[in-house]
Amino acid sequence: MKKYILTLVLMLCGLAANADYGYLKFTTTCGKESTIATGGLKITFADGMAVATAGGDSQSFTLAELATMLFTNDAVISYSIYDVNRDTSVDVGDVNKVLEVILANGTDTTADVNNDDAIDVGDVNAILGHILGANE
Ligand SMILES: [Ca+2]
Ligand SMILES: [Ca+2]
Repeated sequence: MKKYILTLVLMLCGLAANADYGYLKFTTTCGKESTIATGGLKITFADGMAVATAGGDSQSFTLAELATMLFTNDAVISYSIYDVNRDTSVDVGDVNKVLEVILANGTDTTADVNNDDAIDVGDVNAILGHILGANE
């Protein structure tokens, strides 16, 4: 067989039943964390990739970037880059948060929405563009 494929199906809800962990947490070599629910979790390793699916959620990592996988009860909440005030919605509150940072000469990097190392009207425009559907 030319292609070596290792498929590892873990019924992690069964493996984790005694501990009753709700999530499997992945940490990448650059420190990014994410979690996936353990209910119905299936992990496949193939072609240098690890793909975890559970319900409608799917996450994939190259094996080279994957540093750790561990069970936890705490989900990592990932926010949209436009959700500057971290309230899980993108709206005028996020524009106001950027304006607050600008007026305070703040350095809160979450306000640098367009990731240009400056907190300015470009970040306000990025949020407004997202709200109006121009960016996604
Ligand atoms: Ca928000
Ligand atoms: Ca910026």
